[in-house]
Amino acid sequence: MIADTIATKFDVPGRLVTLEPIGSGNVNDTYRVVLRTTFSEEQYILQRINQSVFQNPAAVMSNMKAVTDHAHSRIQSEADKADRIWQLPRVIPALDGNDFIVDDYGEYWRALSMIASTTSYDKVSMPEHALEAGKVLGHFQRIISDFPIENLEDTLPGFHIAPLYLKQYDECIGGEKAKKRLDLSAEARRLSKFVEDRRDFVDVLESALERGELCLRPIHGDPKITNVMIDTLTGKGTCIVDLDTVKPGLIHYDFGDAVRSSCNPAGEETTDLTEVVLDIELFEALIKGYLEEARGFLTDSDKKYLFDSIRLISFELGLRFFADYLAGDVYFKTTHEGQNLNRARVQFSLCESIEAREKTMRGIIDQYC
Ligand code: GN1
Ligand code: MG
Repeated sequence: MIADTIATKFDVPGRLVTLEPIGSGNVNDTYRVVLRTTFSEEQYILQRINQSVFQNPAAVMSNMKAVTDHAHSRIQSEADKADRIWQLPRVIPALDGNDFIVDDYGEYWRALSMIASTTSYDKVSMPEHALEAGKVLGHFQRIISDFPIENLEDTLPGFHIAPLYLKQYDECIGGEKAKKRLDLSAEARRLSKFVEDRRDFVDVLESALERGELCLRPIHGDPKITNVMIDTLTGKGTCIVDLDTVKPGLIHYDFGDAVRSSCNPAGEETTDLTEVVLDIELFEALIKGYLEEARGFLTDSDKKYLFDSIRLISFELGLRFFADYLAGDVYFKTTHEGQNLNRARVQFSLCESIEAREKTMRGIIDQYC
């Protein structure tokens, strides 16, 4: 297998023992690599970058290297005051000195240091976990908040610009494949009605940006709960991984994504819509953790749009899954037919649950802000 050969080309001591696929990412392929020397064992993360999503993998890697270098030095300089050892994976160079390897098929591979004794979860069931997820995101946003956005390339143009997803959906819904899928499924037709009912809301953040109420900052881009590493010894959050989508953007999309993924205890893949809910207890814990770190850099205007960002990102992700289903599952990896349709149903149900709890959620945001 090609990954085995690639795994020996990074600057890690030892002989390759095993390599196994890990994680539940919808885009890249991820492996855990184990090597041994006479007296030690080394593990690292090997990833193949999905080039049908990231068309400029070299730019992904230069952003990642620059941002992790910056974050590592901020973490070091704040270490004495911190209540924990904050961590962040390091880009491991290839033996030829580059930050990635391009194989004979033109595939890009990278190696990242493994954050030991940590676990990530697809779902949250305890407020303590939600609090840590909020804290981890707030901490990451804070330590990169002074990184100049001019030095970041846009690795995924259009990513998290909600009105553009609506535009792509509109382009796809008229296609032959989409028409066929809509004809065959009453559930798909119900979801298309759901989209129509929320059209006017989709530019809520982008229009605030245009009016100058919000500003662009470095964002993580994909802070879903699966990317939050929890220390198995202390239960505290230690870092956020998956830095492919770090780019200039609205931190609101990050915040919304953390809430939608951490405060729905049923997770993204459930098939039982009755379980999908925005859990207020988890939400309150997440807000508390997030604001402990983020309060200092959020403006009053930023705070005003926090609720909208949660509603918007669950709608946006549902729309992305739904459009991908209608287009024939070309973007998100799937393991079975109808998976993207079901993922869309889950996000739209979550969006409804968020809408129903607006007053309570706004009250909690105001209380902690
Ligand atoms: C994708 O690859 P992964 O699983 O980290 C997607 C995110 C979605 C997420 C939903 C680059 O993330 O935007 O929120 O699936 N990443 C990209 O599970 O599109
Ligand atoms: Mg990702």
